[in-house]
Amino acid sequence: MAESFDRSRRILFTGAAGGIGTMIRPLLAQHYPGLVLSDKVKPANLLASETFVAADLTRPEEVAAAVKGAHSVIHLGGYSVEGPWDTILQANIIGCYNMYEAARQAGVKRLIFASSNHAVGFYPRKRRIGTDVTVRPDSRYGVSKAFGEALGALYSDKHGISVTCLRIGNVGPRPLDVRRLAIWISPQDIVQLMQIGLEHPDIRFDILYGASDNATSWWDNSRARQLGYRPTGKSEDHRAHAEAEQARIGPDPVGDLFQGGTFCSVEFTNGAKRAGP
Ligand code: 15L
Repeated sequence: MAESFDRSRRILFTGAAGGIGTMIRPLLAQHYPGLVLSDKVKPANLLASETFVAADLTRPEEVAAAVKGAHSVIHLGGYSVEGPWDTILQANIIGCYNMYEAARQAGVKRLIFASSNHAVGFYPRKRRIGTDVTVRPDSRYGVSKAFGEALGALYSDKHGISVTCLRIGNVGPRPLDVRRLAIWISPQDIVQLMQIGLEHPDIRFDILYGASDNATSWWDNSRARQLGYRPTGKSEDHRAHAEAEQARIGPDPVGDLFQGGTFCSVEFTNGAKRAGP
């Protein structure tokens, strides 16, 4: 890890009021005193020690004001599940473009983009994939995450910003069901990946899977390991809980075949025969 990284530099953290933001912001603050939180609205439980700047991602001037003076950006902001096209378009396509463009204009050095497993959700569960596969989004949301990854490559190659895309599985204290046993990541482990994205000297453009050390993983995360990632979470420690929750949920004939689960089965019109991997 780069010893010269000055952790007191301004790091803008968008989506701070969202689910992941709320879980990890105290962990990030321990490492980065220059952390500045951002979202459309101020989190209700903002501490006196936390700095906040409001920004609507669809308004370039607000994004530019928030990014001004930042050394790095952790971009979690946007819409975090499947939604109507206009919602995805505004928050995740236009909003994401506004962020990369503001970062370029402000001279930001590093950007961590919260991508998602749903960029590749239509890969079958029986396949193990790396980060070099063609995207196979399972939703408009997944398409927007693939778009954010593509923007990352562009802004890295053309403008020299160091970009780390984290294809996040599911962040939480424990896996919620059997699918999440394969894709779960603990809050501590996702912070570790963000630290790598902020500090590792070798990153120009990388896609890493946001997953803990899960025995049933569908992903080859060797690049993350090469960069020093040593996850401490193990989904198998929570198997009993995940299986009990799964029994409550019941089967999903299409979703259970694919990595993206219900994101694949929702609005699915491809016929039972074509549903097979
Ligand atoms: C995501 O990308 C979502 O943001 C999150 O809410 C979960 O649905 C997660 O994927 C998942 O696949 O479990």
